[in-house]
Amino acid sequence: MQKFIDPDYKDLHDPLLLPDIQAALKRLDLAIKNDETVGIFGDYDIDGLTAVALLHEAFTAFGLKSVAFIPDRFVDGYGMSKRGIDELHSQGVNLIVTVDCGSRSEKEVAYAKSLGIDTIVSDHHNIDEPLKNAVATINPKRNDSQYPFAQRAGAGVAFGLVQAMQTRFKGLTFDKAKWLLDLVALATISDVVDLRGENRILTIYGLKVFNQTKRPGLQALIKQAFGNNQRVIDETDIGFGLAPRLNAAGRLIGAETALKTLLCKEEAEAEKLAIKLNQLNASRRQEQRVIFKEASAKAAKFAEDRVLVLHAKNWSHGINGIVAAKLVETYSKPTFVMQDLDDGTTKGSARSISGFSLGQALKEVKRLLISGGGHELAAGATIKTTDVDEFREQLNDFYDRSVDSTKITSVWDKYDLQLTDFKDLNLELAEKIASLKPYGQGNPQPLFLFTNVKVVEHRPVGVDGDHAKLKLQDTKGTNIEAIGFRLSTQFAEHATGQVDLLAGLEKNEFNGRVNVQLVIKAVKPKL
Ligand SMILES: [Mn+2]
Repeated sequence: MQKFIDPDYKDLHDPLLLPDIQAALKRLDLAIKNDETVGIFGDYDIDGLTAVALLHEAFTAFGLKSVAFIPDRFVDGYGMSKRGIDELHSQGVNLIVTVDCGSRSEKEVAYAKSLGIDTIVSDHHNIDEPLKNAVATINPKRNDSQYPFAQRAGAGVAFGLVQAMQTRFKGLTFDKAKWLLDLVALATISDVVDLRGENRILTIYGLKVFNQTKRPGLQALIKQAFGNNQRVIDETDIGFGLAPRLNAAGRLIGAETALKTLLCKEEAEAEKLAIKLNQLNASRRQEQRVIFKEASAKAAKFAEDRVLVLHAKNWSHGINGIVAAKLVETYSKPTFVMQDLDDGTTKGSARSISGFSLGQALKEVKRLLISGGGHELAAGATIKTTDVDEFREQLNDFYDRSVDSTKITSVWDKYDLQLTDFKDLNLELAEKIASLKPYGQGNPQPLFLFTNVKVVEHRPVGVDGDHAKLKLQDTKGTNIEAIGFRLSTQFAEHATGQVDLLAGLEKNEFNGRVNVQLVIKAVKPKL
């Protein structure tokens, strides 16, 4: 318990246990000696972008030149591509190091080899076999991996490569390397990987670095997101404030603006970039609102379906993933939100509920897939537009065959303690509970169940009035303040009634005033 609450950086595992790490170091040694320029093949999401920034900075410290290729979501899609390899080839690259991708790029790695380019894959996506044509496949999810922890983010694996390089090459001292941990925290939180084990160590130390970050781009972005007030940035600020801004670029115009923001050294340029990301995020939010409204209307037509498959011509597949996530919150059903493209294909993203694996489901309907795949709770798919109805039917069939409805748990089953009143909810308790932060996948925030709570006051707050600021009262007349993110509509429905609540207890600092507040996760009328 003590180790969990106060983890030690020294407890990170030996990086030399990563699979194929010696082969990778040997090839990188050669690159340093021959003064080669290394191509870093990344991804357009935050994990991929931070990994590129991290590796580029570390390589520079080790005296190794590098250039990056970030795929375009709309042109290349996810993973290594011929276009990216050609571009790196034209820049004189003889060695590519992938980050956050590559585990399924056997064909592309072979293509690179045919051009005389060696490839070191560093990745964290599911993998069956190490790649035959790669110099090294550094992926802790390999079946034969001896590395004790398999859940690092893509940037976490890239950081593992850097840690291993530190044992062999000069140029990056421990003190210097720790300034890379802001990027590791950003990626680990944004990629929604398990926050236990090594990821807890990396995130806790990473958040400390993040709060003292020397990157002008991150400083400027924090200012854009939260104004000038001094605040301690935590995992929620990253997940809901900074990550959406960094991701907005890749969803709308291409991820370069976000990468530049991470790497930028000039304050004035940083501010320009951060303002640009802020504007892109506002456009993203606007577009998302429109798609969500249209998709909700379509969802009503398929009210009987267990799996929702929704599609339209003008729903951008750069944004559909977030809309799918919001629909899952609303309907608690696995949901595909897809765009019909001009070439006769339909492409989109899916999000799921626990108990229905999208990865499994897509394997089941693979006859209809042009491309696609994914994890348990998130996936992507491209099919022929003429196949959409059959796709929907087969997914619903698979749901009926495979899902044990008793195993689908409700959010109301997931509380830690039921309390009958508010009297013990003080600052000291809130601070003790906060020692379990950062919360996330694998380490959810401790939640209390309250029944028979009276809503004394309800005020919509936030940019769109989405959030509910509340005053609540227990049966003994004790009041407490509360906030419910994205719950304003629900509270408006039973504004003066008695409700049941699921909530966490947090410290709230506002205008120099410190108090406790409940952070509401779910609400329903008292039955
Ligand atoms: Mn990733």
